[in-house]
Amino acid sequence: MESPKRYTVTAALPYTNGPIHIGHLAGVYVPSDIYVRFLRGQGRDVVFVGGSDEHGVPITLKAKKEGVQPQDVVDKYHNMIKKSFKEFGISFDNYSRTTKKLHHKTAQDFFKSLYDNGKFVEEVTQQFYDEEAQQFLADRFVVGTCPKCGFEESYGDQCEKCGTSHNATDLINPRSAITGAKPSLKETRHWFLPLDQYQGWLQEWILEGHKKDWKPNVYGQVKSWVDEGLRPRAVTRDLDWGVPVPVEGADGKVLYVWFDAPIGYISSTKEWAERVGKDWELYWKDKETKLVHFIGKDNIVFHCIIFPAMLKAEGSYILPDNVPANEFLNLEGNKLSTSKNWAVWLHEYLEAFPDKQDVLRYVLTANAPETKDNDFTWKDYQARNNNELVAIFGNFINRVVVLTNKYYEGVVPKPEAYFEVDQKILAELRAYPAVIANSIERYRFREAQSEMMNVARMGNKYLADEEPWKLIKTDEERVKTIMFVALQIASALSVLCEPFLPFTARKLRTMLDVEDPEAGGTISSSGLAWGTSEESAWERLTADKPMLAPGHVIGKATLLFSKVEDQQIQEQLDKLEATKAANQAENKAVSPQKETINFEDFTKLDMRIGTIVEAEKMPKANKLLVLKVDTGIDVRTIVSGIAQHFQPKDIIGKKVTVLVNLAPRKLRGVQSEGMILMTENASGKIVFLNPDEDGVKPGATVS
Ligand code: B3M
Ligand code: ZN
Repeated sequence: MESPKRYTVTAALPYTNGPIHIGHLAGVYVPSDIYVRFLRGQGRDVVFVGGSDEHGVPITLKAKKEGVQPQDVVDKYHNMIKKSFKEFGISFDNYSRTTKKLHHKTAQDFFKSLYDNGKFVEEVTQQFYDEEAQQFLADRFVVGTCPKCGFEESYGDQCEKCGTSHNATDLINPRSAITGAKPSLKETRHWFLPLDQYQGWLQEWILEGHKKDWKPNVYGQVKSWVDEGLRPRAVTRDLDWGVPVPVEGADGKVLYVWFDAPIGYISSTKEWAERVGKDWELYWKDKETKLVHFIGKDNIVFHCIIFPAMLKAEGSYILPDNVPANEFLNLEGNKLSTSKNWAVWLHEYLEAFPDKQDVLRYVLTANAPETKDNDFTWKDYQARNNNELVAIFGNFINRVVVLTNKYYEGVVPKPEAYFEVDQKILAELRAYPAVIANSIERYRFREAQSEMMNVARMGNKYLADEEPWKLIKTDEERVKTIMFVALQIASALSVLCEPFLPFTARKLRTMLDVEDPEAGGTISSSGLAWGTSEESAWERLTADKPMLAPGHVIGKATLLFSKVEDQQIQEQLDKLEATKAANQAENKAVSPQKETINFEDFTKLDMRIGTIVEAEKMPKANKLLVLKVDTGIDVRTIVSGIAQHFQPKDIIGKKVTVLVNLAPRKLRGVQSEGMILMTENASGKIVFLNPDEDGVKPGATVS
């Protein structure tokens, strides 16, 4: 869309079953906030909506576990999450929650409209039922083996390992998450969105229409789903927590959480519009509105296939122009995990670094998992703060403001003759906004931020080269020009850094006395302000007049950034170490010692060292390998159930311990003459007996 009239920007609604951590911030909320702050700086009409996703089975599971009501769980985390967003400057125009009446009504009306227009298929299906718990099992209540990748702990609706979404009845060996029992199948009536009917349309809209502008990771995922063929998807559930299905004969049924959650964007927009006196429909139904969804990669199918199909079925809505999903962020080399407490929680971060919101934002953007999974490390955090924010950005601003106060009592000097270097710098400065804007518009925020830092670098270098602190003794006129130019760079930075470092921008504008009144600040003493309805902050950057005119009086210097000391980093690393230790202690569920045997019993075992000389897969068996092992006595065949842990080619030549006098037995028609001794490492991988192998813990059994 070339130049849209307005923007509707959404950020994924976090589930309220836990607080939020840096992964959420890096993947969704910082990028979306950068985007909308940039748009606002450009004077565009934009609404940025979010809210808490308070339905869904995980929340009911959590409530069950804690012996409280789901409402208690969502109240607690909604407030926590909302506070974290505020503290990190995530500038939602509206942050709502899906337990609100307005949302229930909006979601029900949406369902009703599709229902009345015959957009659903109604079907009586067999659904898993837990006899013991006496309830139907929603997909999340069923676990089993993923039919696609074999992961044994896949949820009914989606496999966390390979990301495939499926139906609970597709799982191999399903079991109930409530009682662990094997569920039975029982009849129940549900409404399905016939995604198969949208296959051709999706093909055209995304696969042909957005091949170029959607990120390759997003496009690729969508393509593989569409290519695999879409199937009807149930949009109702037998559950007592959620939005009640608004049709007759649907008692005890609620809307599927992924049906109601994205409608939460619409309800949040309605809530906002009502509050500020706008027409919400323009933001969702007008063709000249650009709709952008910021999400994490595990939400792609819902935002690129299911929600668009819902909007299309309804008929009066626009579709997303882009869905810039990020990959995942890791922490110190390991996957972020709420259940393992492997995370930097936002509320805890602020306790340790109370005035460093921008530092975290900066580091997360510099390392943003835009195209691949990325890693957050505390050392990198410290380095980026000390070597970039403090040493480059902070240092430049401090010099400019201190020197202007020192030489001119804070009054912006009138430039004398420009040298070539000054003209070059001013021209470069005027070119930067377009470069940064271009990156932001293509959702490349790390690139954009690094260009913004280049402006500070340019300023730093300019001062270092021109050395006004030396020249002041010999050439006062020249220094006026240098300081004037440096002040223009500083003021440009206050606008350019705002999307990335909003707290810093605010401080800087106060220092320069150009606070933006629309952002709730005061207008400067000389009446200067950017970001007014007449002139947007970004327009002013490229206008043919200085950002700071001679005669304007700036304020006093305050520190924008401060160093992070080694000890502060060590504290964070220690905390993670403690988490690791706690997790390991929990993992050490060692199996109890077996009955005592006497020495004679032991001498019955004949164990030898052998070498694997051949290895191949047993046909039609996915767990078995057929091995030829040189035992020193002979070369014999041993069938071993390790095919999921080893590739045949990787184990040829390996030395192993073999129990050679185990009675032979036939496995799939092949005679096995002995057993190779194995153990297990911390992550559950079977390994050959070698106690020094990484992750083999005391207590691991040999078998
Ligand atoms: N609550 C999933 C998540 O937090 C979900 C997003 C909803 S967006 C409409 O991963
Ligand atoms: Zn899988």
